[in-house]
Amino acid sequence: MKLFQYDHCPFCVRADMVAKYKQVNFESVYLLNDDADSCIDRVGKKMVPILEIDGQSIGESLDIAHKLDELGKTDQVIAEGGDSDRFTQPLMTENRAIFSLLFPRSVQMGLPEFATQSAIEFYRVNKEAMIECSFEQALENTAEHKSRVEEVLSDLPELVKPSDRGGLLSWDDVMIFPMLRNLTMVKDIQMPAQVVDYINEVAALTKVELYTDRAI
Ligand SMILES: N[C@@H](CCC(=O)N[C@@H](CS)C(=O)NCC(=O)O)C(=O)O
Repeated sequence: MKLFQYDHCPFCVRADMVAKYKQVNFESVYLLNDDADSCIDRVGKKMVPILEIDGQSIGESLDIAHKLDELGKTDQVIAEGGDSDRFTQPLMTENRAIFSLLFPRSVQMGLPEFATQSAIEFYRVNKEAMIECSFEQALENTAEHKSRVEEVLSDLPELVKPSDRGGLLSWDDVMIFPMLRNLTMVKDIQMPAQVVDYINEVAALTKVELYTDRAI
């Protein structure tokens, strides 16, 4: 079973964290960001994550995550969710600031999807158009973007950590954690203690690496 993904992709992290938590035996395949064919051949469009299993390919992160939940260890229970919007919606209101922080940093993290110059350039062209700003300018505007995101983080409601529910992962974590994990790319971003504790607990439980050590 193969999971095609990008390290920086929050949708891929949804699938990756479930696979690891459920101790599914799978192979991670990190595609280059400009490798469209590997995706199109499997799901008809350039999009990850993709789970390849028994000759079939499944797209859509949540479909993959549910499939992995079925396939994994039954005693590794994922608790019910349904409450993630209270956390993800406020973050999404600052998508422009978040993307402006993350996009130019993603290509500098030494990630496998950006192992070639052409993969970096492909991403840069797409993402600069999306934020309507060059990566250089976006990095120069770090302080402004950071303070907008810090404000949202400081106003987040109380997060329920795995340790608050007997060490179980929840479907809310699958939605919330990938967004917060990416913010660890941003050096010295101020996060309330509850957010830091949440990120660290979910990362440890799902064995997903953070970017803290190489933050820029
Ligand atoms: N609805 C999809 C969204 C997946 C998605 O947007 N993936 C992004 C990477 S973060 C992608 O592959 N975009 C096309 C590209 O990078 O060229 C899912 O949940 O799996």
